[in-house]
Amino acid sequence: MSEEVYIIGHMNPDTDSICSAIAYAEFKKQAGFSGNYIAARIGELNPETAYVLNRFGFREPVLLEDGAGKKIILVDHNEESQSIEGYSEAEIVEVIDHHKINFRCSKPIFYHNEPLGSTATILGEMFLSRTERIDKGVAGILLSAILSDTVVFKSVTTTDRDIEVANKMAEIAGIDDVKSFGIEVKKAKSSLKGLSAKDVIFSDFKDFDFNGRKVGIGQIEVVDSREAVDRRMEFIDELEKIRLEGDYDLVVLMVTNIMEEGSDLMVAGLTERIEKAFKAKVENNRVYLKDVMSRKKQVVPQLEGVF
Ligand SMILES: [Mn+2]
Repeated sequence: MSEEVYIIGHMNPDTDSICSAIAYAEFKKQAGFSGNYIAARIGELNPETAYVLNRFGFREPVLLEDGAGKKIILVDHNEESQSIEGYSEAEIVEVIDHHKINFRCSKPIFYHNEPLGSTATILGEMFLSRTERIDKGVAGILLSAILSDTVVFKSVTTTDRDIEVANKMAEIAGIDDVKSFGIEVKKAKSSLKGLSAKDVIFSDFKDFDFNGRKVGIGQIEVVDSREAVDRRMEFIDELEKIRLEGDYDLVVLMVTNIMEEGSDLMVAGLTERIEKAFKAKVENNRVYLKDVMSRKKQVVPQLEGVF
């Protein structure tokens, strides 16, 4: 048996990270690569991803807690700050991603990065061009990941290739109405019931280093904002706590309403940077940004620009 190669997505894994890891392990087998490729996760699944895996009959990937001394393929991320414990002592053998690049490697590796709506789009294209057939379940999880990351094609990150691959995967998976399936997937994560403010904020939370300043940005996507708005004070208190405990300069929670296509930002810390970045007034630690849905394209670069 050859040495294991673990395929992992980012911490606080989302549907694209988990489904891309599973699909890429499958691709390696089907395309005839020798090696023992194992899909893994570096955190707990969110309810949306659990729903998707269950729907298409996949078990959750194994939990990998430390990457030191292991061969690793990164999907859906490349930065150490978003990756596994022991990253610097791991041997990263490949990267497949669609994010900004903050990666160093001392030797040439296979690095595939494209400005697409999801990692799953890249993998879907790999399957379509390199394999004879695509398993129905694999097509289903790739479709789900594309719909999840592009917020059912509403995010500004969506490209024609995402839509094209999604439609092809839907056909193979036997999903007739792609958009209503997308809403169904997003709804699985939308309820905040039973979740603490901390759980909500950390369900999809990323750390950034903006010119030496530590910024954390969480995002939830909802089909109805009422629950989140009702609990606003609780979220803001928790953001403040996270800021102090984690030594952040700024902590943000984006509550993105996928039906209204806008985000409520709740913030703690350097709120004036938010005002500067978005030319909007923050009142009571909160500001609504119309048409803003993508953390990656509509929040991170704008904020980074004012640090
Ligand atoms: Mn992604």
